Amino acid sequence: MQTSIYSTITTLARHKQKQLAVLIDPDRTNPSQLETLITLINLNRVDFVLVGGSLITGTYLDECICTLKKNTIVPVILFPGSAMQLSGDADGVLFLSLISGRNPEFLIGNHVLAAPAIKNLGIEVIPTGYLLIESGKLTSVVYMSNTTPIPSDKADIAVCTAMAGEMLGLKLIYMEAGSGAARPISEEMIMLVKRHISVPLMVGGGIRCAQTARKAWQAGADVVVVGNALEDNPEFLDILCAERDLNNSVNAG
Ligand code: 1GP
Repeated sequence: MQTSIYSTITTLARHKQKQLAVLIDPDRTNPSQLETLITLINLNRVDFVLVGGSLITGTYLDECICTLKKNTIVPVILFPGSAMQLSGDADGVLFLSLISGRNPEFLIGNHVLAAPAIKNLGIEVIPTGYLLIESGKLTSVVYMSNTTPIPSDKADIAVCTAMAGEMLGLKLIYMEAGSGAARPISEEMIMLVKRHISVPLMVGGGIRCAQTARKAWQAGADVVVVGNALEDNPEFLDILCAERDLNNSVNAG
């Protein structure tokens, strides 16, 4: 099994080099929007692309991944909302266990269904502890997963959940407010979770300006994920990547 994507994420995190991931929901993009985004992804050396969504009803998943693979050198990682969202054209998959919830289907059920297919595809598997944080509105992921998110002012619960995920052997913690969240995750929660885990920390949901991304990185996020804001304004990627590069030059100096 390849481990190259995960090795890159951990190596950069160890060197305090901040990373930016773009989330593409195949239901909310089309070939022309994807072309624009690909140009920006290549120009700005985005660290990796996530493809997926809580609910995918269209048929663009495979073509979207193929187009990305043909036109970028950036790793393309599945971010599946269910066992149905798989593709052998991707480089890897976030094998997400929704550990903030108590719904067995999202803790282990979908994984059992997906495991043989993923093994056959031979793509890199990144075991990921997925934590949903309450964000001021009912997000698709909360509704579709039928789980209760962690209250946004209960950092201690987020910390203990992330710690338990790491102790269970999960290699990455993805803490998120949900796509289109009204409120991003607080710096305090990010800082406390980061302080208590040694695996890389990804943070996303509701990040719509460079200042919010900067605060997330500075609080301890190794990877910031942005989706919605780029659907409305793809050129925002230039600003986000400039912010990432600025943070990285300060951390390197
Ligand atoms: C959702 O964290 C990602 O899984 C991205 O969220 O679409 O709000 O940027 P946004």
